Amino acid sequence: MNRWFLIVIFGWLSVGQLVAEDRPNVLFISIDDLNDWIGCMGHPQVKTPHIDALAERGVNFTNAHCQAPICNPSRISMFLGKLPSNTGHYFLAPGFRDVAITRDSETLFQYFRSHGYFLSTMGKIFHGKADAPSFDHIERSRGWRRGAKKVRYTVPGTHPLWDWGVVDVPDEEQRDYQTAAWAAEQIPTLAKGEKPFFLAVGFHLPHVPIYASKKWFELYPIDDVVMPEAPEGDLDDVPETGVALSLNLTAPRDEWMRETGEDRHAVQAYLAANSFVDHCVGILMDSLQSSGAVDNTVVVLWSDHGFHLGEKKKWAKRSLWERSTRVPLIFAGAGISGRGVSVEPVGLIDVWPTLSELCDLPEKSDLDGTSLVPQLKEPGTPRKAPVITTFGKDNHSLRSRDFRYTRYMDGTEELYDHRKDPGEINNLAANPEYRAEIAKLKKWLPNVNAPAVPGSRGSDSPLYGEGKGLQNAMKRK
Ligand SMILES: [Ca+2]
Ligand SMILES: [Ca+2]
Repeated sequence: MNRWFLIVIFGWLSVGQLVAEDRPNVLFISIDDLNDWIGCMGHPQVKTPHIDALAERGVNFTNAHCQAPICNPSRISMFLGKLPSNTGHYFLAPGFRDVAITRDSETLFQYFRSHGYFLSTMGKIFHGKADAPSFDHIERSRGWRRGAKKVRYTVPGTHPLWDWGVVDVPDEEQRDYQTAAWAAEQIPTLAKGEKPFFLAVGFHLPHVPIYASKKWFELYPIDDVVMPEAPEGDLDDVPETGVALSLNLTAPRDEWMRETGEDRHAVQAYLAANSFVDHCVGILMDSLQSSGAVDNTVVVLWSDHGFHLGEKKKWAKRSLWERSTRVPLIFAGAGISGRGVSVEPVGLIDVWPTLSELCDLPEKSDLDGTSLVPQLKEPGTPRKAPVITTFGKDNHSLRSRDFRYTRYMDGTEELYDHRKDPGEINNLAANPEYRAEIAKLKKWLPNVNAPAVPGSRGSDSPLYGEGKGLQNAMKRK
């Protein structure tokens, strides 16, 4: 090749690429177990003004879904950029550094570190301890948090974490507040640093125990609480495998919740916790604004999976229904010219390639996700592929713009038409009119279904013969 031609090409490349110190910062905000009960995703009652304001100034993906409906595999998938079906990480344990297939994997955070970013974190980002190679600085969580003592209840037959109610602890002394306050204090210093920063902040609420101080509960008087739709007999058209997969041995029984009236209290607590977490997000955003770094920072806010509050007779996560898979996903800030809502099917798996492109890092070829930059420029840009959620080997759910199609390990199916059934009440899988739609969606099921990694446990589903989590929990009581 002609020498002059090469010089021209390299000259052109160097113009197109940002040098490390000019790259935008990243503020990465995770909220544990937050379903779509935020104002900007359409909940009729919840008050989340700060998250809504963030959505207003960026792109709000209202059809975003996790790749696994439970903490550990959802986060592993997102941080390694790999679908659960490609790694075999399906359940609460083991961690990704504990098994050969992912022991040496590079995380999203390491990738940014290796490209000149300063990586700092506090709170729950990884499930369990923060991954040391991922960060330059790990701040330990502090503040009042779940202790051994319950505030209100001992729910029969559940994990000890299951509790909710008002706590008589000032907000300033609570864990998520302290995480927000620490991060807010860091932002002005980080903004002055030589390197661009990547600050990962992880809030624990509204994960159980669902505690908040009185003022947050007072936003939702108990008699005014809007209960979610949960029609009788909704599970009658769900395949047995789907029910068994989703039956959560460590969550409260729905019958108990309804008989005792605790369903209403738990919904109230969840709303209160969401408003408190929203307040913590506001603390971060105020700091970013006053630091002067707001225009040069990409903000991404997400949750690791959804949460049932009585829909389909279920409490907590661990199902392949919308209530477990749908998550908030908001991008705002540097390089995001679009404004508004994108209803295209997207996943947490797409966050890494998106951040890479926004920050002008080299494209990493082996990621399973696809960059959302086209939607960040124009939210209506269509996406071809449905987004996939996997729970346990060989159980997959595909979400397109209008449909959810689920196929369990034994071949049984569900199909919901979201244009007229957003609550996923009527399973249409057996309806011949939808045969063509099912055939179209089915093509997107993964060809690879990796065996569960050694030491897999924590499904809490009778389908996997588990219940150990519950037995251990009962022993601790
Ligand atoms: Ca979680
Ligand atoms: Ca039904």
